[in-house]
Amino acid sequence: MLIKRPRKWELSENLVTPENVFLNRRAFLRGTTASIAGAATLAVAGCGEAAEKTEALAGGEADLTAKAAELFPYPANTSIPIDRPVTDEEVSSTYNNFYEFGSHKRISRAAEALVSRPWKIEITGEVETPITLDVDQLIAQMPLEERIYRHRCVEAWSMTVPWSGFPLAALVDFARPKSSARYLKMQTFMQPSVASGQKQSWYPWPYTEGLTMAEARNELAFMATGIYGKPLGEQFGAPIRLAVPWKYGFKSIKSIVTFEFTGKKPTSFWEEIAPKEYGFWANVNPEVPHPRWSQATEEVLGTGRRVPTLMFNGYEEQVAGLYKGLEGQNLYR
Ligand SMILES: Nc1nc2c(c(=O)[nH]1)N[C@H]1C(S)=C(S)[C@@H](COP(=O)(O)O)O[C@H]1N2
Ligand SMILES: [Mo]
Repeated sequence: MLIKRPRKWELSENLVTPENVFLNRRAFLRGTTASIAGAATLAVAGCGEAAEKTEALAGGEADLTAKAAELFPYPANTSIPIDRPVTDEEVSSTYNNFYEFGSHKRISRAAEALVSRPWKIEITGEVETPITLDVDQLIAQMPLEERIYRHRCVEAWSMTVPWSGFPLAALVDFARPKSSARYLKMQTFMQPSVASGQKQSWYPWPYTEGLTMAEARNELAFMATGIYGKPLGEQFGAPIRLAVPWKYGFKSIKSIVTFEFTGKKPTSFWEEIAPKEYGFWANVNPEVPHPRWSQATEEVLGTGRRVPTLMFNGYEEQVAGLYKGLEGQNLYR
């Protein structure tokens, strides 16, 4: 079959496998990825036997992943101020919350069992045209950049890390939600044989999170595909996770497989488990304690120091406007 070797700057039009052709008929129809689908059709036309097609498909996926890795490092967006040193990778990559792999922080080894590529993403619900596509095909079409963000866990520890990724607003535009879409609901994979935490049936798996459409379109809402200038390790939520730095860390859902646009407010994983402790909004506020502990200060990972927690985790300027008129609601839990 015909193999076209793209140059690096041509990637976004060529991150393609024959399999994507089948999965992206609908994308092809709606025109947004017409050039991609068109290129792949040419490639498939050269393949005769079924066996050959299978071989091409396997090779194609590996190729897609390799090309996505070549996009690193993403250009830095320095327009969002940060006043803290970046947390050592050694520290942040060995202290993680990922309940699918255990309810403690040392899950990084166990999480390596997750096969995070190839990885299918479904965009569904109240959208013009639902679509399933490979994560690397999505990434290739997004405006990639690196941003340094604070991350504040509801358990009162924090870190500061450079995420690579793209604005969630770009994914929303790509999805073309209908006016009936009021919320974006996101879900993590469900693979109990790999993620032993999911065998614990008292948890409401799969992990679910949600944002309002206004939050999803806010400039700070970010889809991370990498960290420290490299593709995400599994412990960080490979291949794609949310980063909403003005909210407690549990909102930043990892290893997403489904983006569903909906008219109905989603119930998140932790809200389902303990609604008095964890709500839908979960905006960081040092003055509103968790029912069992204070949120006034946080331990900065790797420094042995506690510092005061900031309103909206220091991002008040960018996000306070989202909550005008909602003051009656419990915005900080
Ligand atoms: N699927 C999934 N996403 C998740 C979690 C989880 O257990 N499962 N934990 C959340 C919590 S509580 C935090 S603080 C962050 C931790 O992200 P980090 O390990 O990259 O620091 O991920 C969030 N996303
Ligand atoms: Mo957290």
